Amino acid sequence: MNRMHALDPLLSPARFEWGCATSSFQIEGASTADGKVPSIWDTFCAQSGRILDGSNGDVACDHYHRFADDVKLIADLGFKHYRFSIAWPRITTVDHKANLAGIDFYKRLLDALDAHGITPNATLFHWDLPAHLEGGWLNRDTAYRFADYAELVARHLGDRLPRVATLNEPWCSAFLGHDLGVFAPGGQNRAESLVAAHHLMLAHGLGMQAWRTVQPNTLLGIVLNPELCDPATDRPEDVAAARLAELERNDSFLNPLFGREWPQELLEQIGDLGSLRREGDLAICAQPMDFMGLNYYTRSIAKAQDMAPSPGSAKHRDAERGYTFVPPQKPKRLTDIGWEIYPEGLTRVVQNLQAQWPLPPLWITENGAADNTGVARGAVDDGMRCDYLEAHFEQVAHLIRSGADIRGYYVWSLMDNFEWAHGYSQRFGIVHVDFQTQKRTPKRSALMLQRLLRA
Ligand code: PNW
Repeated sequence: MNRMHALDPLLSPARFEWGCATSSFQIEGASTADGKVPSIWDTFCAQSGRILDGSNGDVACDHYHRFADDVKLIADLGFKHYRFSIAWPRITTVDHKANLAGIDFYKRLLDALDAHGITPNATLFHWDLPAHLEGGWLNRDTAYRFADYAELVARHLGDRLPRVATLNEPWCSAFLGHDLGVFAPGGQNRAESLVAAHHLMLAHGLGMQAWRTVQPNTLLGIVLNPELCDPATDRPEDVAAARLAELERNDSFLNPLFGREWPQELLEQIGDLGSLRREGDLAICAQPMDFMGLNYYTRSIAKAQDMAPSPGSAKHRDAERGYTFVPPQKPKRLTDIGWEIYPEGLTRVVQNLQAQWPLPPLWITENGAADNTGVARGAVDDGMRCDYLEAHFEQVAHLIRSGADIRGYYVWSLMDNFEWAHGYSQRFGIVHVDFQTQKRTPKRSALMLQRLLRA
């Protein structure tokens, strides 16, 4: 299709922020360079069967050594904003001291961005938790360690970071990591995943407080991936399942951000472990926010699951959770990772959130598609991604027109990279990466954005 010749005037780069996004573990490589310690993703990748193609982040896009060229590429494509994350295990040591060599990498990166007039948008935690923190997010202490780390970043880099998000998608860390078991550390325990969710939000609040003691003027917020969960059928059981799925995906994070208690259903699921949530925690979580980042890819379809006879089985666990996600009914349009293309979901999810919580200004901090089209005759013709992006730009313009306060859009991702449990088998980049040679080739989607941003 590729019918878009100009951006909607509401999205003009003069008034609306355009950027591209990456995260540390997915692109940096250099997994042991300059004193970096292992993260839970390094150890997870080393376990057999965890990553689809058996790969890891040891080299990834080798961005640690190629950042200067990558920043030039971002500038050439016409972006004035870049979202990246700082690797916690790169800049603190096992005894919680500053690792100056690791910090220096981010100083060089910020110098390069500055030289090209690109504004940095940093995330403090995009899942690469230092592996030596005992118990990870199941341990309350990790939230306090996060605050120490936030303060350290604020001291060393804070004067150069105008906007900082504490966490990226805590839902993935908590539920993919501790309930569904597909992300590091691979846990499969419903109550524990809710404990992790609580400690992540506590870390967010403590991290905001710690940062502000050092740098009171930084704009601070969090990046969430709220989900639209539609019922598979209109049977009451499925409608209830979809509601439970949304409570987990949305309310478990948004409620604490606004000082509200979790819904009863989640309190029941955490059970006795709920005693780990202490009096006063909610007030810490509810630090005033300057912005919220939303990542949007698709919607989910939820269905009720009858209790299976064998405790511990996948079906039994789905029933305990109260819902199971089912693939979209054919014939829906899917991206190569199998996610439904559902642009209207962006509008619906933002409107759902607006109806329930007093949101601060919003940025779309991730949106994009897995389109695995490769290089042919020197070019990458990722038409599906172009169509996907255009359809979502239209939704953003529509949302702004209907009154939503959305200030910017970041495409995920600048370049193909380590796609977590899928390894390198799924490509989200607008720039192709040949992982043998590390050659970068802008795809048609990158050239489309370049043209739109210049016009
Ligand atoms: C987000 N899910 O991850 C992340 O922020 C990125 O690091 C990632 O590369 C991108 O989206 C594409 O996956 C998600 O299974 C991973 O629902 C998985 C899910 C959601 C978000």
